[in-house]
Amino acid sequence: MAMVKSDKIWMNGQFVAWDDAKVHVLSHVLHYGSSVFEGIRAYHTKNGPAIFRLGEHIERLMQSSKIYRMKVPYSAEQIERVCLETVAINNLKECYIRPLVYRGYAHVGVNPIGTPIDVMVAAYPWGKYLGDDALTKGVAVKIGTWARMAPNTLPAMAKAGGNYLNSQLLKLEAVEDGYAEAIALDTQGYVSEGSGENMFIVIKGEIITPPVASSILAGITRSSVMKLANDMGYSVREAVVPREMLYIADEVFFTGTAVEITPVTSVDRIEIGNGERGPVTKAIQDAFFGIVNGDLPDRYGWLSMVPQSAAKR
Ligand code: PPE
Repeated sequence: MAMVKSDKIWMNGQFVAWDDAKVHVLSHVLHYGSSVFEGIRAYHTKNGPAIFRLGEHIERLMQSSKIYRMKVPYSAEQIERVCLETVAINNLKECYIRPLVYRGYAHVGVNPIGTPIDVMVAAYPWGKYLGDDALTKGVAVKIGTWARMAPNTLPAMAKAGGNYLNSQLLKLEAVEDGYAEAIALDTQGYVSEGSGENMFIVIKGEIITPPVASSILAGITRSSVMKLANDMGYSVREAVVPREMLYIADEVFFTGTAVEITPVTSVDRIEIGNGERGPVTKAIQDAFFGIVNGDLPDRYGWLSMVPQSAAKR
């Protein structure tokens, strides 16, 4: 699964050719996982590409940096502008945007003091995260045997590179065992999140999602879905979810920038509902995609249009 290249990547203040966007092998980040990042999507609309909740993503990037005491040498506004420019300069209609803040090359040794804080932003095409028909057909998942990090080990609210070692263990186990994805429990045994997705369940007409205290990343798609569902008249609650509540739920779905809103049709080979995408999941998908594709009014101000002139700045 080679990635689709674009032309240019922004690194520390300038655009460089895709193939020249390199780091030194003794960069701190490579040895100790010292990075924080974002994943953002830009959608194709009739008025050009629109970036979904850019402000919230860059705000979270700055918060992740703060948690790890990384002083980002650019303001949030500057990084937002770079994201818009990176989409424009690469002439992308729709894409995934990956800003990364990382500890660069100075010395090897755990102590990060004195390492430069490097920043890069790339934008490139990225299709459906869990397969082409995942959004309509749904996916089969298992509960992973690795727990999500305990609250006093690694901070789950930071979207840090190192967190994704745990995600990789979960993902590899799932794929080896023939599932699309794994759901992690927290160290108390309650449902946390997928390797790169938040979880929702629909049960007895209510929509429930695990709280931030269940070692989740506070997802921006998650907060968007909570807002949409609430405004659509559903009862939406954050609540601690025991594993077996997944089995008896009427619907289960994932949310995330990459995964968007993807139905989960079985957990541990136990069919959820009738084993197909449920009506609530479908209604929320329609509301979400209506907004991001520009077919419905952007009534929450979630879209940042990419100005054509951004490429020339
Ligand atoms: N939890 C985790 C662990 C996570 O990585 C993501 C996003 C979410 C929840 C959902 O958050 P949000 O995107 O703000 O709704 N995962 C990103 C990285 C995926 C990857 O494979 O890389 C993403 O979806 O962009």
